[in-house]
Formats: sequence, C-alpha cells, structure tokens
Amino acid sequence: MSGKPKLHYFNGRGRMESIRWLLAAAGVEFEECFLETKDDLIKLQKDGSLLFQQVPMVEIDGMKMAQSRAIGNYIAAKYNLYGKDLKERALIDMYVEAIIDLNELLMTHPFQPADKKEQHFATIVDKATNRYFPVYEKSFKARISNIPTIKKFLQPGSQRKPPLQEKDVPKLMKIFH
Ligand code: GSN
Repeated sequence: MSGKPKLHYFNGRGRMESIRWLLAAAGVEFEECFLETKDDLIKLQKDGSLLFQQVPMVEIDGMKMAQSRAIGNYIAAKYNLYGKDLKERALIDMYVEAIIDLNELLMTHPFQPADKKEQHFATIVDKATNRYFPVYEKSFKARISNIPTIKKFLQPGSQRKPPLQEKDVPKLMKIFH
C-alpha cells in the first residue's frame, strides 16, 4: 500500500473532479482506478466496496468513502481547507453547494434526449451567467489559480480531466445505465 488516496471513478470529470482539485490544492498525491466497463462497476458493487453501490469512491485513511460531498468535506477538513470558524465554513458550504448545483446541470447535459438538448443548454447558459458566475467573479478565479498547488494542477500533464465529450457518452451509458 502506497498510502496515497485511491480514487475510483471513470476517466473523466463528473463528480470526482472537485475531489481531484481538493487533493491537488492540499498538495496530496493520489492514485486513480478508472472504471472502463459495467463489469468494473459490478465488481466494486459485489465486493462490498461501495456503501450505496455508487462511485465516486475514495480509499483514504483505511476507509472506502462514498458520497462526493462527504469525501470533499473530509479532505477539506483534514487538510485545513474548510474555514477557520463556523461562519467561514458556512460560506464555503454555500459556494460548494452552488457549484454542485451548476455541475449537476453540466454533467447531465450530454445525456439529455435530442429534443430537450437545446432548452437544457439555454438553461445552463442562463443560470451560469445570471446566477452563479457573478458570484465567482474574475478576481476570485485569479486568486485561486495562483495558489501554487492549484497552478501546478492547471498545468498540462496533471491529473485534471478535460470536459466530457459527446464521444464519451456511449461508454458511460454502458457503465452506469
Ligand atoms: O455525490 C455522490 O457521490 C452521490 N450522491 C451520487 C453518485 C452517483 O450518482 N454515481 C453514479 C455515477 S454518475 N456520477 O457520479 C453511479 O455510481 N451510478 C451507479 C448506480 O448503480 O447507481
């Protein structure tokens, strides 16, 4: 055992990317085990590794953690990235929950039926532009991207994943549906 956290997910962003960002921000190296087929998921489900039969799953500190928010909260608290007091933590939680809301919209877009795609895309653009992005203003982005560990994660060759492509959808449908 290397002692590094081990991330179980498909080779894409989805609900694991914020966990990758958190570990990168904390300067923690991690290993990844990518699900390539439905059988890979079934194997984890059958061997009892997945508390709710779902990924993301992260092996860390002797635990097999499920639920992406719980995983994120644990890593943030462990590496002192979860605020200095209750109020700062509340603020972090609000920013995180809003990003999760937006991410759910983005993640589900490639899976929308053809006749709903255009409307769904319009909703994403509207919410991103008018509801979420104004809060995460440019100065916030500049500040975060200049944290040395994040700067490194943003360089080519890191474990950061590219946005999901339409070509990846059939493979994911085979694994998760
Ligand atoms: O945030 C979480 O980890 C959970 N509330 C949701 C996890 C989830 O929906 N996992 C799907 C894969 S899609 N994205 O992350 C999953 O493992 N589906 C397989 C199944 O049998 O439910």
